[in-house]
Amino acid sequence: MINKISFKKQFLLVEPVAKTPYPPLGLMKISSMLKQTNKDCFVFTQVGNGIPEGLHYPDSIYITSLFTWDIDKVINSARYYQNKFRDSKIIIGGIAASLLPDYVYSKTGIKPHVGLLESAESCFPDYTTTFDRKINYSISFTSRGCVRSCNFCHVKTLEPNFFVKHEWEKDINDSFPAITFWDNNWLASPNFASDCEKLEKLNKRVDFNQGLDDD
Ligand code: B12
Repeated sequence: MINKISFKKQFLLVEPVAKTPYPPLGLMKISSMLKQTNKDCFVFTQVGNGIPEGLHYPDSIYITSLFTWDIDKVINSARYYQNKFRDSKIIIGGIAASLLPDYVYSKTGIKPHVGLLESAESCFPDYTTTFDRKINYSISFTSRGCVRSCNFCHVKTLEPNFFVKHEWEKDINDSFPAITFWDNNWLASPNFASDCEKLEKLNKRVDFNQGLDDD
């Protein structure tokens, strides 16, 4: 009798630098996306360089980035995984890589994904993968982009079109008492008033820590 050996796909999500108390939201959405599209898979997470226990043959490695001043740590991380897993697909994305794609390519030979990742954008954050952070709040955006083009701000490069996210409630984890919103310019949203009504019904503490300006 021939034994059927089936390998579950393995994925690795890497946050090269963790300097803020917030977990990497982009990777949390990518985690949901991978779990939705690959029924039976293992999604491993790693902060900094290293190989989580049990990870042997990652199909793909997703490396995120945040602030541009930490871009060399992202490059260092990509090189580390290029050496460790020569057969895996390495994908670099997130904010710093979107702002410095040519630099990343020149140092790693990998063309980063620039801007939002459409396939992950509609996925809710996977709150089971919070990259060593203990959180008791949901993270969401009710809108993306900004109606302004201020020259000191990178949002127009990262999210060139302003649009409303109609289903932001999907990001909310019922068991958390609070929600943090990261809209770039929430007051410019035509849904601002209706969003406030929805929030009143949700009856949770709301933290809003980004720019507020009207249109
Ligand atoms: C929330 C936020 C913060 C939070 C921290 C966020 C965090 N993650 O820890 C706080 C409030 C602490 C903060 C602080 C600051 N911030 Co800030 N912040 C933001 C904001 C609004 C969102 C950043 C974020 O985390 N997004 C969550 C992301 C990554 O998830 P996501 O967007 O859903 O991810 C999508 C894509 O990025 C992509 N993706 C992400 N990862 C990956 C990986 C792969 C492989 C792929 C394919 C795709 C992919 O797919 C996802 C789905 O579409 C951005 C503006 C913006 N709109 O981007 C500014 C921004 C990053 N901040 C900025 C700045 C300047 C600051 C401050 C310096 C402000 C100040 N003067 O104090 C400080 C610095 C703090 C520090 N410690 O050094 C600048 C960065 C400039 C730069 N050169 O890097 C930005 C771009 C704003 C701007 N006006 O230009 N910030």
